[in-house]
Amino acid sequence: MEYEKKLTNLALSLFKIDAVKFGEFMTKSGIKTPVYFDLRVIVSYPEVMELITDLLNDYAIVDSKYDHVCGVPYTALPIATLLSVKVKKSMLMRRKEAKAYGTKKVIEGHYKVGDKCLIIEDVVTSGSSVMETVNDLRKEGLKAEEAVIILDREQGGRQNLDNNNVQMKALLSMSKLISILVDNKKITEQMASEVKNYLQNVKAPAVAPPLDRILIPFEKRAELASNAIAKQLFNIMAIKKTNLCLSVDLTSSTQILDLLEKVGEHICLVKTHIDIIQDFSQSFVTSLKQLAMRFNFLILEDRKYADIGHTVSLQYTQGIYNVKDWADCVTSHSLPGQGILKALNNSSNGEKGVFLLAEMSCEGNLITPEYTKATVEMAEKYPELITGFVCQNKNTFKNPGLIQLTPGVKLESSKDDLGQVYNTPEKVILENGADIIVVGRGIVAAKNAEAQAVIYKDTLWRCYTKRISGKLE
Ligand code: S5P
Repeated sequence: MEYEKKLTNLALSLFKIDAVKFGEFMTKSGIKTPVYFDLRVIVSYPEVMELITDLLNDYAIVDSKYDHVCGVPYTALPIATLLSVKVKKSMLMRRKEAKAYGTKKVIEGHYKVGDKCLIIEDVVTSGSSVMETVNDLRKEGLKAEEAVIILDREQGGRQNLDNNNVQMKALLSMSKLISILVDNKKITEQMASEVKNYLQNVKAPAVAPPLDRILIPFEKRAELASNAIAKQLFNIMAIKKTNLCLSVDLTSSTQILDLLEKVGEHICLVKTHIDIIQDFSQSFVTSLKQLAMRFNFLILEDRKYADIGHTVSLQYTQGIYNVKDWADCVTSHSLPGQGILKALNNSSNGEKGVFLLAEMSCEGNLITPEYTKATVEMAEKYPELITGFVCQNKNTFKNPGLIQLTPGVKLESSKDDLGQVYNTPEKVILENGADIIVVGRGIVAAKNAEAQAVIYKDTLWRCYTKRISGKLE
């Protein structure tokens, strides 16, 4: 009852200090509204501030698990401050504009990636202001999945936030506020029903969830791809329900063909190192292409080009391997600069693809974050050529039309004795954003490669479906 009393007290106080007004008003978007909120005035009333802080502390946030609180600027900032001091949890502060000088930080305060942050807001209509703060926090690697607010206008904000994986708790809903004010004879029944009608008829626009590539299903991403091979790969994955790429690092062509005969139906892509094959022949290439056609998978030659454009175009189109003839896509380093992509692009006629190496899986590799960033920027200039990136992290690139190809995967995390580092399917797909997963020795060296391929395929696909469901915990 104590709680009900305090809520009534809050509703009446907000009415008394004109934070809630009834009559005829115009909203920002030009719609007439019979009710208007302006909670900015509460800073002039310390007893109202105290009451709100008490209610938030005693009832709204008791079950919440969080490391920081963060107010949505500006009205909620002083409330977040009071709450932070009261519950002795650190506060983070989001700037509306990044500073033009100095640190250029958007989020002020000390935090670690993965910390949980509780959002505080005064009034929610569509939820878009809460989402601006949530998105900035998420960009920093913080978890922001709970928002505690004073007043819910009940115009769709709760649903919009829910769609963006933010749970909202409100001290007062509009209906609750109205019923308290009617019961206490502050507004008439007629005004109350006008407000109810208005709420029923005027809903806030939906706040579209940001186009986060890791939440978008492959069949949708196919539509967003500019490269023909990426489009095909997304579709193959969606149809065959597999995001397994087998790395056939074997030196005998018969062994490779035998293995593909067994696992072809379970993979979307085969990755070759053509120059390790002892008995390379044109008939091997012919058989490989036939298998790819029969089982509907594509071929990636992991050549990791790294020379000047002129040399790379010769390596790609000439010599005994004549890679361009049979490989749907190739891997390439970005180290030599744009020339390498220009060369590959000139030879591709818009029909082939390139996975650019933005990061590597092996220990002590010399790739820096700056190199990775420059690689992604370089790729942006060749949208028709780039299939995706060979990389290890979900924040390496954003474009949902590109594919994250991640090697260094085994069912259990481990290392080999030459620096290769293995992560689990769960880690690379759910945490690190991998789309296609490269498995070599995890399958090739298994006693029963086919059975092992099925285990990988099922595990990887389960992680992917869990990821796109958005429920990661
Ligand atoms: O960073 C990388 C990039 C690549 S393409 N790390 C890698 O391991 N690769 C390749 O993936 C590597 O050349 C090998 O063919 C495969 C991994 O094989 P595994 O046996 O270690 O699974």
